[in-house]
Amino acid sequence: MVGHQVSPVSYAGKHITVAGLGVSGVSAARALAGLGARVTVVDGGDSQALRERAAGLEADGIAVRLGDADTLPEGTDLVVTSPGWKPESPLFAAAAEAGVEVVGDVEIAWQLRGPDAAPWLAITGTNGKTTTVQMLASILEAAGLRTAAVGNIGTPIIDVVLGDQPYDVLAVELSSYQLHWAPSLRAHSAAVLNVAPDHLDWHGSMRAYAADKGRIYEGNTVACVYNVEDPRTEHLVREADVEEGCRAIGFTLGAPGPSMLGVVEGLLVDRAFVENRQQQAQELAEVSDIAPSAGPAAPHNIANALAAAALARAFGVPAAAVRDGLRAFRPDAHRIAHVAEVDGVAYVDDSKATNPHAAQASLAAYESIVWIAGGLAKGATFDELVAASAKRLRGVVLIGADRALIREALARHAPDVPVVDLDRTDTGAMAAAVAEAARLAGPGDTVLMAPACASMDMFTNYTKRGEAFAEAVRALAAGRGERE
Ligand code: UMA
Repeated sequence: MVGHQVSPVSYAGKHITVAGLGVSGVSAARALAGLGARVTVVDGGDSQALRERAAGLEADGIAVRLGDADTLPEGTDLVVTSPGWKPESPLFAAAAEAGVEVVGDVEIAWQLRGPDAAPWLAITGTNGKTTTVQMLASILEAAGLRTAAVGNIGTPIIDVVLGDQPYDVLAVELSSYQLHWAPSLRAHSAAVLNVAPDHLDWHGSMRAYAADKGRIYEGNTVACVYNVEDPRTEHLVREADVEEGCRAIGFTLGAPGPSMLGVVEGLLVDRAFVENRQQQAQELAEVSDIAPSAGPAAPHNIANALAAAALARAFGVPAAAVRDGLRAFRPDAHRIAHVAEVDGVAYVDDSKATNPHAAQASLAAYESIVWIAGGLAKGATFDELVAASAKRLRGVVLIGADRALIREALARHAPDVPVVDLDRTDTGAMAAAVAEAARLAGPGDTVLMAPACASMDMFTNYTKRGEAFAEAVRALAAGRGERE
């Protein structure tokens, strides 16, 4: 099992247009130019940062066109797109017109693998992908395997496939966008963690979104891992065309049936990868082994741990490595992170809650909440989230471009909850939001920044949004300290 291979697909001499000068575009452009292709990168933006990045590529003989993302460069043989580009982008219409194929960087990475390359254990889902991929990598490492967590998590997968480092197996996070543009990808085993409305503006409909997520199961050889509590995921397994002998493996927060992993009396147990699954179960770990440094595991993280364990077990990892890997796992910042307590009020940063489904999981974890929400809705609706959380809301502070959608849902399902609507989308609005939330909160309450929306209307990304929140909370704490 060696990762570094000579490419079986030749791009030499081809004129390839790379759509997007972001993380994946730069990676794809450099890799393809390195393989002898003539590369042009196009990007609709024209900022200073993009110009600097363009200069770096141009120095290496890669052409870059900024400020025009719509027209197809003359003589293009293939378009390699970054994941964020919508399928109806004019560039792709021009490609279709010219009979030119469009694929994503993940597809290129897949095609560049040699016959003995490291297999992929792939994970998608509306929420929990990054955490689960990190848990999986931690488990694989505990088993002594050479691995890396790659893909949507931030490391472009082409870089890993072409890099010098040999791997035994890769833990691959794939977004629905990446899956959409990766038609020939065939994972060893894959998991869909959950499917809830998100990115509907990109995919056009819930059906199209789910179908793109379901692509991850196509051609799996060993296991299709699904969430027993989310029937949509099991349905996607049934729809998939897999290799002969590939098994459907469920994970559940309840007691597992045969061919499932689940929870029995505080233990994570495996009734799938054992000798006699009708009668036997293998203990993998205690629930308290899941990231013990982060405190008691929330239910969604127990589910994530079970999904990671299922994929690792499908790859033949022993039970003890599951336990050791989960113990060693450290969650990222901005995921239900406790920032500070000020005047008896806890301030929690869940900036990573970029859609209603994620925000609902985090609102369910607290009793009395002042909720900071809003940003870019990406086509989502908020009725279900607000209705489910209404009785725990003590107040709400709304920020961001699409806050009216949440305000309207609050008016329908939580009319008595006080709402402060901050008519601002500038970066400094977070300090004002925290000040308003502090005014609404009382001792014992939690101010929870779980916006249920993407951040890009106000911030570069969710990390920056979380940092702005933490900074505002620290300033609030310092201000209180001075007055005392
Ligand atoms: N652009 C255009 N026209 C368009 C769309 C974008 O010109 O219509 C340009 C932008 O000006 C920008 C570039 O394309 O310069 C950005 O491309 P991109 O948005 O596809 O982003 P990348 O920087 O290539 O990062 C992508 C993933 N981003 C998205 O899918 C939006 C990263 O996931 C991923 O880590 C990276 O590839 C490496 O694989 C981020 C993400 O937000 C974390 N993912 C979404 C999520 O998790 O919900 C799907």
